[in-house]
Amino acid sequence: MRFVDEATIIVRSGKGGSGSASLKRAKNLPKGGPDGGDGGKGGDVIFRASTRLLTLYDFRVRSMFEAENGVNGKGQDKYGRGGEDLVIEVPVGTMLLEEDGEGGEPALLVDLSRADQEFVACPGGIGGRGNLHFKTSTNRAPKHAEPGRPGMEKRLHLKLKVMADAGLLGLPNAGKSTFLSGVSAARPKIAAYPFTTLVPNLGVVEDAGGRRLVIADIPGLIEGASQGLGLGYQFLKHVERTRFLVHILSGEDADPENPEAGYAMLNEELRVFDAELAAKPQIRVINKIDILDAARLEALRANAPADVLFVSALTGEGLPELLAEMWRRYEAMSPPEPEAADVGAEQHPAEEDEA
Ligand SMILES: Nc1nc2c(ncn2[C@@H]2O[C@H](COP(=O)(O)OP(=O)(O)OP(=O)(O)O)[C@@H](O)[C@H]2O)c(=O)[nH]1
Ligand SMILES: [Mg+2]
Repeated sequence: MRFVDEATIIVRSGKGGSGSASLKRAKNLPKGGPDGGDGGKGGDVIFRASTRLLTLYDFRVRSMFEAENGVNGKGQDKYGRGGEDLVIEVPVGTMLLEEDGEGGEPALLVDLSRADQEFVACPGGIGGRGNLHFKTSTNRAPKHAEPGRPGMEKRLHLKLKVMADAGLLGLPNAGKSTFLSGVSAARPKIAAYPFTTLVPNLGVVEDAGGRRLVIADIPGLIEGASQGLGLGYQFLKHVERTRFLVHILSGEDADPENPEAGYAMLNEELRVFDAELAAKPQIRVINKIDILDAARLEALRANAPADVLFVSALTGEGLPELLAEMWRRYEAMSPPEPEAADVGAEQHPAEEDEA
């Protein structure tokens, strides 16, 4: 399945059913009173955030969504049935934006950042009242009823920014996908050439207590990424909503005299893209220690800052310590439950917004 993180769709809620203007007809009632029931309400268009979906691909295939109309009222006091609501499932992390119709920037309607969160994008039109309601002492047989109110149509932009706790950052070939597949059930493509990962992958690590840590693997970034080089840049938005980053440097790429320079280079690219993203805490890792010769490894250990962890994503060496550190960060940065208010135009909802 292709990874799609943007789509434009049209949604339309149901029109309300019309009220009926029926008059009673019966042999013993020559002057029949009104018996026209109300029309039913049109169905709402509701969006719901689902953890089962990972991309907006479905919305590239289909772009028009309509809820059912309400049914008209009838004689004999029959009320029309309400139209079915249309519930549209989107991946958690989907933002809905609406165009203002004047060519301006689309405005954020809602950020569906929590599982099962719902948002009524278009309420259905209310049904018209039947003539039952219009009987008065002077008009005992009213012949008018209300029409149903129209539904509402909106052209919406859907934008997905995946929700993950940790994001992987590194050059192509650093071993990000290998790490993800080593610690989670995710099976991203892994190969000995750059840009194996073309789309973001999510992996979930669960501990014995059932806690879940979601890790986002994105395509590798290269020097010049902020000028549009390589593939990773367009996917950086998918690590915007993480609590922290795991910055992986291959021990083969690192300068043994100055390993810190390898991190600094990518961090500069990150800063140009988004200073807030660059300011996120990072766990720094040197990978591939299994294939480094002893002298190189020794120099790296001697010259790397004390917080750098040494691992082999391939053999698993050092991964328990890395995971333990990730859980520590996860705990330390556990955000409070988000506020009930869902609508907000913040550009970067940051850590506090996460469930
Ligand atoms: N020896 C050794 N090889 C590794 C290790 N980690 C990754 N590799 C190899 O390095 C190559 C690249 O690994 P990937 O996991 O695909 O790297 P990536 O960072 O996801 O690369 P992109 O998706 O292209 O950005 C593969 O051939 C892996 O088998 C490691 O710890 N030791
Ligand atoms: Mg990869």
